[in-house]
Amino acid sequence: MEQRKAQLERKSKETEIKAELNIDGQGKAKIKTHIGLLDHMLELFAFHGCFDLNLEVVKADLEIDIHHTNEDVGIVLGKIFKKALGEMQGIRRFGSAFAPMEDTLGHSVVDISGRGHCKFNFEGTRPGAHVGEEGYNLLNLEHFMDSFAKQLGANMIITINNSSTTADLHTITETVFKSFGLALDQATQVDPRRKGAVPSTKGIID
Ligand SMILES: [Mn+2]
Repeated sequence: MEQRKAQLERKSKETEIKAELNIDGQGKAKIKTHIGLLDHMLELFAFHGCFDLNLEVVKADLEIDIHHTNEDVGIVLGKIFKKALGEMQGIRRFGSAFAPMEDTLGHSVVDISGRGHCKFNFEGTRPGAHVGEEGYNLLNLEHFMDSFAKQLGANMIITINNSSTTADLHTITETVFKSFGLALDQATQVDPRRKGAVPSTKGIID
């Protein structure tokens, strides 16, 4: 099968981002968002999803805070996955995966249905309670995933079950990106039984 690839450049008054994606890759990533934690998380996401991903934030506006840059990276990723998937021919469409780290369990469910919606469940975790480097917190994570879901046209439900009192933001966030990479890998895989048909009773996913 031909590899599903896309390139994208997005310029706004706030940021400028370039990205390249191969969905049928090997998990090789080169990421430069200027947000250290997000670089690390996107490398994990690409590795566990077996996506080849190059993403560079050419212009960030971090002098304000990480809000726009974090959001815009999510937008670009949602767009580039949608672009690479094209008409969504033959994809599995649904994916679901858990990823544990110490006492924390991340769970991501993805349906590439055309309906962009993201719901976060924080179980045992107050979203504002954990703050990492550069002020990154779980509300930024939620905002990032929401931007991704809306642009991809995916229904995503992400649950963080954190029964630990000592888990830091890095650990919690990592369970989300790993489980999301695994779930999105499943959802974007081609099911040969579909023989290239769009996996919707409507006949299209848009
Ligand atoms: Mn780590």
